[in-house]
Amino acid sequence: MTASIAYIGLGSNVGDRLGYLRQALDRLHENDGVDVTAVSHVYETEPVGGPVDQGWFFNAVAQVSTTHQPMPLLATMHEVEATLDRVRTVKDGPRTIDLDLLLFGSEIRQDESLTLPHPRFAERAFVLVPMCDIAPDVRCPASSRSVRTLLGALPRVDGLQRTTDSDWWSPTD
Ligand code: PH2
Ligand code: MG
Ligand code: MG
Repeated sequence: MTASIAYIGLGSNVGDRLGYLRQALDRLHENDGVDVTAVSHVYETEPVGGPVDQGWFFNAVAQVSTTHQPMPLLATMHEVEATLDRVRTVKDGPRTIDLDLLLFGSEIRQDESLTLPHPRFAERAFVLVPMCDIAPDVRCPASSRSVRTLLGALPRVDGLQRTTDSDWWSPTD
């Protein structure tokens, strides 16, 4: 079966944040149709939007090779969120784990269940900075601009600090 390359954003701002990122990657990689092929550094980032008093996030981006189509991949991501104590309450509020499908190959789509690329992909330093670690030359299919170029175009890149070396996660198999 042909595989596609996708990029997934990971975020956590509750509890053992690094532990939740690691567990999410373990669970994704365990899935028969998903291989995690690269991971960025982890960054501690100031919350963007949501309640004013919520804690800082740990954010990272993973590259996956997947034999799933976009919707089954998204369903797998939601299952992983559910197994990691994710409770959906306040919009953009605190969460143990958030997995966002950023890019799926060069797919562009917009419907009620999924928008690709992720609608806020090009605006967020907490996405573009980690993604630039592993995929600086990948182009956003919507704008044809590379991740490096999109990052350079952000008005400000602050409220973000690298917290780990590159070896914070590796597959167990
Ligand atoms: N996720 C959000 C809203 N705000 N801010 C940071 N720093 N990191 C996130 O992952 C994040 C956010 C909605 O998913
Ligand atoms: Mg999110
Ligand atoms: Mg999400």
